Amino acid sequence: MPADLVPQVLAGNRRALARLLSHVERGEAEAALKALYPHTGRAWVIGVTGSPGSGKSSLVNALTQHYRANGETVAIVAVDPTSPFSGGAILGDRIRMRDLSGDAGVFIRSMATRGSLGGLARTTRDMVRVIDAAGFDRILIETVGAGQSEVEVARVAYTTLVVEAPGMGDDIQAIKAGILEIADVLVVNKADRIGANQTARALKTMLELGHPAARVYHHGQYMTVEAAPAPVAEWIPEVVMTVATERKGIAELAAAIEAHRQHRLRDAGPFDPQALRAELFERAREALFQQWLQTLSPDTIETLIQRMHQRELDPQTAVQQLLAPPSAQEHGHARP
Ligand SMILES: Nc1nc2c(ncn2[C@@H]2O[C@H](COP(=O)(O)OP(=O)(O)OP(=O)(O)O)[C@@H](O)[C@H]2O)c(=O)[nH]1
Ligand SMILES: [Mg+2]
Repeated sequence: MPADLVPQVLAGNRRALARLLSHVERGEAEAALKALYPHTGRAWVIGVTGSPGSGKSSLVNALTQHYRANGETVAIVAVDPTSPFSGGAILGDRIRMRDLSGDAGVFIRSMATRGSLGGLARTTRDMVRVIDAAGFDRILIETVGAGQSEVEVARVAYTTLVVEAPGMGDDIQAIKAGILEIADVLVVNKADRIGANQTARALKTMLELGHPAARVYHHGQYMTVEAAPAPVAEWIPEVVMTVATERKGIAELAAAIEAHRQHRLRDAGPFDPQALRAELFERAREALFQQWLQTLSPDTIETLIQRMHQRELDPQTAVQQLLAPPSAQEHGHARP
């Protein structure tokens, strides 16, 4: 029983932690998650996302060593890309992470993006809570910032780093819409390469466009002011340059993360009500859907799909028929 592992996980047993995380991945740890929840909220969760090959794993490695040197414990969750072509990258990560293995203060876990029940973000959030309850000070989540699901995973983190490298100009254009808006700290890694300063400047420009100076109504017209007095100042993402492989800029990066942490703790804290509301609704939506699905016979669904396929029925009407109470459905069938 997964719940039997709870006392061992709380006591810091690594084997129990690894086993419980496997249960979480299979969606079989409801009772354990319930028991662990009161013990969560201590770790600081840092998301690391960005273009493939930008240096995320190298940064995770360097940051981990930085935190370890400060006496903090670190857990790393690597969300493996779904693409079969990324197999080598995962192996590469393992090799890069090798200098961390053997350290009892570091826990590394890979997570398959396929087959996670109830969605990747939810599984990641549950896994993070288990690791948090196990007593780790920092939890680093690495994802490749490609699709919507990766953005959702990044949102699980309290501080999100978006990693870029010089010479990825087109990439920046491609990711700026979705990814830049989730960035709390922008990292220009591979700062040893030419073009790093341009990349940093380009990102700063994009950030300024994304955070326009506030406009106020003054003397009958709108005016733009440098900084609007606000009850809680808005966080403006910092841009930090690093050379992960030489551990340059890592202390600055850790300082930027810490500044964001302080900002967020001043504001609402890691478990801010807005995020909890979103999680509650998301879980309720999923639970209601599953509950409703169980009341339907597979035949009913297949019949509707067939009729949609034959263009007899449009999808929205099909949904209405599914949602109608059984008596009304019969009535509907009776109609010509
Ligand atoms: N020159 C230079 N190379 C770096 C730096 N950081 C990482 N690299 C190299 O860039 C390559 C990719 O680094 P990773 O850390 O695996 O990048 P990643 O973003 O985790 O890659 P994926 O997980 O495959 O998306 C490796 O060969 C690293 O050694 C850096 O600061 N400077
Ligand atoms: Mg990687």
